[in-house]
Amino acid sequence: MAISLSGIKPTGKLTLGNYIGALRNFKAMQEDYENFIFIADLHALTLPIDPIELKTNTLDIVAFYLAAGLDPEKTTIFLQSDVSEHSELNSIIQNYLYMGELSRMTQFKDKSRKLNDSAIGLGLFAYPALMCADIILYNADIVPVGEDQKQHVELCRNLVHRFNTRYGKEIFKMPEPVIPKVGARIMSLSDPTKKMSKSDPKGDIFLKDDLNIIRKKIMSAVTDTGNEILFDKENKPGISNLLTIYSALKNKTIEESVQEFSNLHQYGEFKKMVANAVLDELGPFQTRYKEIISNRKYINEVLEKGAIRAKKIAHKTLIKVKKTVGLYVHE
Ligand code: AQP
Repeated sequence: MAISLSGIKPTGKLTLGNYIGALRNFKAMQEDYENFIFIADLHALTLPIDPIELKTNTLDIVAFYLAAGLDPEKTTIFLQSDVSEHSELNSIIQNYLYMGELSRMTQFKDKSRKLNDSAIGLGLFAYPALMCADIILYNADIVPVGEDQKQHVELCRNLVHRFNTRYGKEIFKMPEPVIPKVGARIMSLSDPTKKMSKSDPKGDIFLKDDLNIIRKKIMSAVTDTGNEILFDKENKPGISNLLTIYSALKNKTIEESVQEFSNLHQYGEFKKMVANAVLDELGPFQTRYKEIISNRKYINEVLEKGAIRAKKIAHKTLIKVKKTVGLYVHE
């Protein structure tokens, strides 16, 4: 069975963007792939974060994974920090990535722009090295990600090629990024030219928002002055974003949704239907989340079991890499 791996970093409250771009696809993968889904808590340290917030976000993500339908019998759910091989492999492979290519990463440029030079941590710069370690430890064939993480997977592909060429054999498998057809980039409701982002929360729908608040947020989403429901990211970014949300949640193509709304010439009515689609999905999801988050024992069991399963595979890869590069492994 081919292997799929992905994760979310617990840097903030999860948004509808994370739900559509990540959580839903993680669940879809578990039927056809050997599925590894983790919480990238070490990555969350690449920008300053309050320790209590980090812990709360981490537990929330586990509960969100389970509420979204990840089945711990089918999917290995674990914390990155529970499997020390991530950090160990990172310290080996970072020597095969170059400063030039890391400094061209859009995420690094975006995130570091908001900081003083003296506050940009080494971890933020080296973020893709750790992400690559995450991927290759499990021999992942595919990595389901939103649009913005694709560049990091591509950098990892370069590393795999470089490493395999250098040592003359297929040490690492070549991973493929898998981007959802609809919903790879959900935009902010208040500024639809910007990504809905958990660490820059403007115009976000949070997964834990009260359902009435969610409806209000959608009803007051920024649109344009026209009245036609058309997909045109440049001239109608707000309507296009709402169409994307609707289509993703209803499992429709954008064209099918545009067709559905072709006789509707009122943004208010359209927004109501988008809000209903979001509430239909998030209502039951929130109920499941509340049940799971109040059961810490269950969460701990899931994480413990996941860490054991993940470590078994990760350790094998690490030993193979150590031997390949010439580190002496005494068995
Ligand atoms: N707006 C979005 N639309 C679609 N997919 C999205 N993802 C994030 N935002 C959107 C996807 O969710 C997964 C989790 O990614 P992450 O935690 O590694 O962080 P990220 O990609 O950088 O997402 P955020 O929410 O913007 O977090 P911060 O602000 O902390 O960096 C990924 O698959 C991502 O593509």
